[in-house]
Amino acid sequence: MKPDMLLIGGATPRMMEKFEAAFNIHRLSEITDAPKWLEENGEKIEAIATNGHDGVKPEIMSKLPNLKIISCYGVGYDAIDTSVAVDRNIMVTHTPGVLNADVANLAVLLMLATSRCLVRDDKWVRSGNWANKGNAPLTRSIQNKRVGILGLGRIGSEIARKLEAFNCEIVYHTRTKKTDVAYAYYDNLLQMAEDVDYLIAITPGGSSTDKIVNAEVLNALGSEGTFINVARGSVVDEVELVKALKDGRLGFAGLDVFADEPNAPSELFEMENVTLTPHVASATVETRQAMGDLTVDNLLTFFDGKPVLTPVPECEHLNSK
Ligand code: A2R
Repeated sequence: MKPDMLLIGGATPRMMEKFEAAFNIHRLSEITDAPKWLEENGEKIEAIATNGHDGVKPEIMSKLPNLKIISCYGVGYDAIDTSVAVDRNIMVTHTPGVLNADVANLAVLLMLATSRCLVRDDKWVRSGNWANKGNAPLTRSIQNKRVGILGLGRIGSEIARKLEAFNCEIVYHTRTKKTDVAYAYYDNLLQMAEDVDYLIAITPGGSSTDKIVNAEVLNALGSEGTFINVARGSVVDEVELVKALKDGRLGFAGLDVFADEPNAPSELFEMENVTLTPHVASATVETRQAMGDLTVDNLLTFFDGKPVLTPVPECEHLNSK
């Protein structure tokens, strides 16, 4: 008998093929009256496959008394309440590591695009400005600049390594000082923001980082400073971010994540000092395939009675049970 799985959000054809071989799939998006369906069918669901954006809403989790595992397609799992999962012995897995390179690449791309005005200069050529108005205004180099990384974990460390190639000076802020890196450590985010040219956020979302980049931090970064966000929209006070960019208190921003995705504040759309991407840091064919495989393999190993490959830290203790 195949276990019943609830699929929240999308899945690639490659994932679906593997899911269909191993599970009875119920796609939440195809269920018209979800509360009624959950009331009638919730008991049979043993697994959830979801993603970092959709997560699992509490009203769904509470209707699945026999839920054993949630497999998240993404490294960030702030949309899943792991404290409830742990209380109920539900395993939660995610996809760390396999997306480090591409997320780091997008962080560097946003730094470069914002500093070198890539979007403006692309338009400069297409619009005929080059021929009509002459050379585009000068831009700014990222070479030899000081970069503060907020969150020096798997991805943050990869960003730091890549930026060494641009001769950037790397400093970082985390809650705990790393013992294995030579980069200067700041125990105070505000102080770091005062000292750097670029601030890159790459922490998890959730309550401990909620609006950690606040108006004070943005002001400290200053009118020549650049804020890059490849973490979660929730890590920055977005209202203050828009105000600071508008007032010129903050110089520039490169943003891949937003507080209310898929909506981004419309005031940003008119600003030339920002570069915007629609939460695509891990969205390459290669990385999404690796993430999909890991999402599936965590479920398959679990139902094979083996330890899962990549539990979230909060659920590591459940892996030996
Ligand atoms: O604070 P620490 O020592 O646990 O360091 C972690 C840091 N971090 C924080 N830093 C400052 N204030 C906080 N409240 C805070 N909470 C966590 O973020 C660590 O250096 C880093 C997270 O690293 P990893 O767990 O290795 O995550 P990874 O794979 O780099 O992904 C980071 C996030 C995902 O959760 C998604 O939201 C996004 O990147 O794609």
